[in-house]
Amino acid sequence: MQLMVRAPAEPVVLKTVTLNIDKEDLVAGVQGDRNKAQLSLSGTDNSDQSIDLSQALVTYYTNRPDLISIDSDGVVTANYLASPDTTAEIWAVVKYWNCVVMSDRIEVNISFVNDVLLVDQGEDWLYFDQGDIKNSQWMEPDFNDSTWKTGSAPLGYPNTFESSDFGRISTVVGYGSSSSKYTTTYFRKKFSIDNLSGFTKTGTIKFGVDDGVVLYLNGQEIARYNMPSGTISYSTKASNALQNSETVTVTLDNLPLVKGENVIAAEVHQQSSSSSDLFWDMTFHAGKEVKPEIIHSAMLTADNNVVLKKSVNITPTVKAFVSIYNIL
Ligand SMILES: [Ca+2]
Repeated sequence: MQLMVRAPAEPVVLKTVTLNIDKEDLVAGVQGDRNKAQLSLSGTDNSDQSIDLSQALVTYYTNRPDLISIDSDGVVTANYLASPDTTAEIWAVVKYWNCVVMSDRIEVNISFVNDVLLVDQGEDWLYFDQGDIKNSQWMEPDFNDSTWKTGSAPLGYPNTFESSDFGRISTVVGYGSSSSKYTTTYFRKKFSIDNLSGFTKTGTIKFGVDDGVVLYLNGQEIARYNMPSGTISYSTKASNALQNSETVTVTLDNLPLVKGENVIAAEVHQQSSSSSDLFWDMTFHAGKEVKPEIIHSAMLTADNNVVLKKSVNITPTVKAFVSIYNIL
């Protein structure tokens, strides 16, 4: 047996600490995790060799504790504040053995976004329930859908079919013969955006479907669920049969929204020609940036015993610069 005897380790000297973040632009006010980012640290010693900082004592700081919070794991969360100044600096102080080193400062930018409802559940849709439409342009904005029928969602069959999120079928659509039902049923809906400025082209679609769906906005595919990849035709079957309708939430980027009339189109596919049920309804929220403007500012002192929003007392030596923002 061979023993290895190591010389006592030289004390490790932490020389530099570099702070990194996985994204520098955060969005507060919308669903999902767009308001969060992850910090990480790397360190070097006197010989510029990297040091494992996993056991170091790390404290994170920011110049904008109103705008962001940082937990001990380095997760940054942007608060919905609607401040006109949207930049926050972050740095870390790292204690490693006897060394205390401050990192570089990094900046994050916060945008404040509201979810705007563009399509609500239970609204009217145009639908084509006559089998193969035999027109590959059926999802395009300028497609002539004047002969399509109209009905309020949820659309599908049978009339007893119910979703816990979207409710019971409101409009029963045709399916052909019961032993050989149409594979695909087509839906279209128009909505209007008067002013596109501020829309971030991000959004969230929540739909109830049975069985599979491909979804288009202004002719561009934006989502697909329970469908195979590749080209979809009238006869393409959904990937899996569903016992109940599924509720699916999809977060979207780069939405092809346009000023004026927009068209959302859905093709709902059955998994088998003998399937007993079909379901379609959805909601669509798009992100719109909030541009706060200061409508009132004041320098307050405690001499007048000011109380802000009933909960914040200004103590005698503190001055607070207070701004009230109009966030509409
Ligand atoms: Ca079905």
